[in-house]
Amino acid sequence: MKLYYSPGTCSFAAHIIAHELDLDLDLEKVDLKSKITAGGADYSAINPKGYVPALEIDQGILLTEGPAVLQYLAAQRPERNLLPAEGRIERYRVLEWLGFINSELHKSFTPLWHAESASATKDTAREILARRFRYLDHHLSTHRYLLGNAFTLPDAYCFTVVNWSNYLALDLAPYPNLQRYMNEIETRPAVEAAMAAEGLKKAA
Ligand SMILES: N[C@@H](CCC(=O)N[C@@H](CS)C(=O)NCC(=O)O)C(=O)O
Repeated sequence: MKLYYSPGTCSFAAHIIAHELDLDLDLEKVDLKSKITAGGADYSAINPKGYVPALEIDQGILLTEGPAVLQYLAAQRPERNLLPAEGRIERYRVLEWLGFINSELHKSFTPLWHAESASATKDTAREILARRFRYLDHHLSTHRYLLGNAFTLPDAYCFTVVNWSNYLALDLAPYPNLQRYMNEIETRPAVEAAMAAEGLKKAA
């Protein structure tokens, strides 16, 4: 399998999960501006959506959309329970969190990444993110990980996305439980290995 990724972006969640599960995964870096891969290929021809992550499962079989990629990876090692079994409420909690992170958290960051976004749009994005962070902080006041005691798929995704706060000068100090959670996840061996492989620095 090969993961098309760009350092520190949402594809990082899939990279973490591959390390958590000791999966044999090739990596190919994509320049998201030029849409050229490290190997010199035209990424738009590989994935017409033009964004990462994309997982090449086999020649001609490409899976896109982060939540789907994460679920496919988890299914390679079901015994590790990063996505609990069909029928168990915990599975649907995982899906609930993946949906929340994908649509309510990940995409709320978008205006902050673009220098050309109007300042009012950026202010609105910061207000929305503050509400989401407050919700997460409250949840994490009584839960070690999103589902409770066990690390599961959405933790990798949540860590990846909330970590962007470091690059965008969003202060997490008002959210001590979220900070505790981020610090704990950052020290997981799989996260450290994926960070090193992508050349990412730990938060100061
Ligand atoms: N709907 C996609 C969105 C993925 C996405 O937003 N990827 C960003 C990086 S975090 C990207 O590649 N942006 C470049 C682009 O859209 O051209 C998913 O959930 O996987």
